Amino acid sequence: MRFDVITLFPELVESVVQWGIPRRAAEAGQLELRTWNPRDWATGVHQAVDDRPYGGGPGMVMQVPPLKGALDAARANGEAPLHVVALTPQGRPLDQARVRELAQRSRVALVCGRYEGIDERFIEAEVDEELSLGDYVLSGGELGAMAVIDACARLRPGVLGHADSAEQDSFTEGLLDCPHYTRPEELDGHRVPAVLLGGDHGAIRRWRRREALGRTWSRRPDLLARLELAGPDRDLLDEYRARHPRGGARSESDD
Ligand code: 9D3
Repeated sequence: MRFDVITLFPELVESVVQWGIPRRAAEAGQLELRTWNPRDWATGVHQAVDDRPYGGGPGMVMQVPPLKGALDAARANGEAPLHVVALTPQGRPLDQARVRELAQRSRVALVCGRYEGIDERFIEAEVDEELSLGDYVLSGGELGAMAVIDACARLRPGVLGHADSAEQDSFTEGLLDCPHYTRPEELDGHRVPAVLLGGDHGAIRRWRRREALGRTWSRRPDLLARLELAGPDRDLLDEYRARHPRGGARSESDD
């Protein structure tokens, strides 16, 4: 798939394909990245891409013409129609379901906001959807664009090995992962859970499932609430709860 990223910091965004799995995806021809800098479509002596907000107030707003120039250049470079995503604090928080949908497209444009935000008329005229990384303040959309690219790269065919195949990812199932251990067997008196050393693969599978369910219950009740647990999963979670008194989500009504 091809990403066209509209950004004032092209080198920052390009670094996502210089390392690790996104780099492998790019080398395998499963990922192509182009960047387009609105500065190159700015006019005037100062090449400004931002201006003061109508109505007053702090900060600056990204102007439409440089953004439109960059996006039109991206659109003119290539065949397939562009699905245009803007990374903004007002967007829907990115999740694996959105990633799965985006990863099936052949071309996606990612528009990165900076300053206080983007002139709303650009969003209305050009943007198909807004995405955010979550409810905290970043300096711009670039890290969001890089997150989208990284997460999509992992889902492209042939990019991941069998071992950490995308299907095995417990997030795909809506659960947190179980704990992991490697050598040595003991560290300052902290031992690896005995079941993992025993070679009973049925018992290991059940333990991992119980831990995944239990940790999701205790740390991310919002994720668990979306699931319809089957009977065996309910039993495993009951076992976990019995072993972890008061380990779950606390609410004000508990106090
Ligand atoms: C008045 C409040 N503003 C500044 C504190 C709002 C604001 C404007 C622009 C906050 C952040 C930004 C820049 N951030 C992004 O462009 C952004 C972002 C984010 O801040 N959090 C989570 N996801 C994203 S995606 C793009």
